[in-house]
Amino acid sequence: MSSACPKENGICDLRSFLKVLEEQRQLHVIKKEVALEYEIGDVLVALERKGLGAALFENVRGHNIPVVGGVLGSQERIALALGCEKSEVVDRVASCFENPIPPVEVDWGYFDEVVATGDEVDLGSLPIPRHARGDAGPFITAGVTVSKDPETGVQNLSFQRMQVKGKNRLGIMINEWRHLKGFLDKAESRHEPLPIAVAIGVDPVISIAAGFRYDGDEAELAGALRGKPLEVKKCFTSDIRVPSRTEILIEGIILPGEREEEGPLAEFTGHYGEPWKNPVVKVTAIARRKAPIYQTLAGASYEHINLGNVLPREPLLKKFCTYVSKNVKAVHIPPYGSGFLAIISMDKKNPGEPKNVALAAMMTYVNIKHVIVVDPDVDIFDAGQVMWALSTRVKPERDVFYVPYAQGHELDPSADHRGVHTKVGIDATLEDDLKAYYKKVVYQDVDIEKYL
Ligand SMILES: Cc1cc2nc3c(=O)[nH]c(=O)nc-3n(C[C@H](O)[C@H](O)[C@H](O)COP(=O)(O)O)c2cc1C
Ligand SMILES: [Mn+2]
Repeated sequence: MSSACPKENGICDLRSFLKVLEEQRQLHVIKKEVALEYEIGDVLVALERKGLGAALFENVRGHNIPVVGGVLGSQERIALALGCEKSEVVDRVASCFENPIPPVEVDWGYFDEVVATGDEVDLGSLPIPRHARGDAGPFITAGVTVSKDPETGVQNLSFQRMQVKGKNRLGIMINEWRHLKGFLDKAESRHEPLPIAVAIGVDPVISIAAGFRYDGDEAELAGALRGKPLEVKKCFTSDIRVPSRTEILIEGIILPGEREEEGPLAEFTGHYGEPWKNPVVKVTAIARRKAPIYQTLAGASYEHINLGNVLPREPLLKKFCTYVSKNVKAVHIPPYGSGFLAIISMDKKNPGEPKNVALAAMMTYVNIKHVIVVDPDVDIFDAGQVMWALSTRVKPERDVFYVPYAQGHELDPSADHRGVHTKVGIDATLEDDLKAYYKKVVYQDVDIEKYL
């Protein structure tokens, strides 16, 4: 068994990433006892909103398995996961679609150490938190669903929230246009169960890849992001291949034709969703390391939005905007905008150019509702600087435009039940004629630790 991280490769699993985060002071190891219900969620979100790091909770009441969360809650930690600078994240992510690397099969997994099947299966043995006060119960939120097309055999990675409903029973939400929905439709048309596996505690590039929409096996994208093939191993109760460097593996079948109430859960919009009639998973095996780490993420956290709305969408946003103008310098979908806001920086050469770029951004994804275009002297990762540009450089009657009754997202509270909303473009660049008079005040950045 070859379980150690290869030396040449800094990150190959969750633990090697946690080591990098710890070295970069982006991980808080919390020894104080915490409750699974609400407390872990409260702490994760408090750390995230204060710009602090991820958290590893070593002492979880009633369990001897530690819980980690928030690992991809900031642009800094995403850059560390990808081994690049913050400003390079969009291009790094975009590049994996150009050169996908297929996975390789191995005959070992971290999770081989303790395997429970049949009646031994007990989801209560895992520290599955209930994060937000309006959540219907404990949910697996950071598990990567691995599934297989019953006709073509092509595998798929995705995120599906799963609500704990019993020792071996989970509710699963599968939205309309997901690949997993297509697989389940095929299985159900033959009245057959659909096997799935849930990988909990993985290399962050696997989580990032699972958030992408890709007409192939997202494991190829994880390989491309890591620069080497992802090692996968056959499951115990099905022939699905799962990442071998996984802390905890849940195997199960989606029961054909069964639907049960599931949810609500804190949504990426920062609001709660509604309960839905959703499919049900019967858990057939739980396999894990002897001393595993359970990975979670809080619903409606920046981590949730980064994985679902920021990383998968910025590459196309950049492509559309730079197609319209080569003067576009950078694009960002900030997590605090729930995926509904896009910020573009550009060095405009024509006074009308920012509006064309804003229109291009609006067309990238239906979710994008507000587009703000700023000058290159504004740091698009700093919300305060963007608000400053809005406050000082915008003449509304000239710089703000609406696209009324456009298609948006139905979970946007300002949209109607079909998702129809009004899009807003704002040119927050300084008028050319004023550039000679209004220079931005800039102080030199210092290493503040030297002074404190
Ligand atoms: C944290 C997180 C939770 C998500 N929860 C769900 C979910 O419960 N159901 C769902 O269908 N999609 C959910 N999504 C979105 C899908 O996982 C995502 O769109 C994925 O790319 C779909 O994969 P596919 O294109 O292979 O179908 C979630 C995304 C994230 C990042
Ligand atoms: Mn897919």
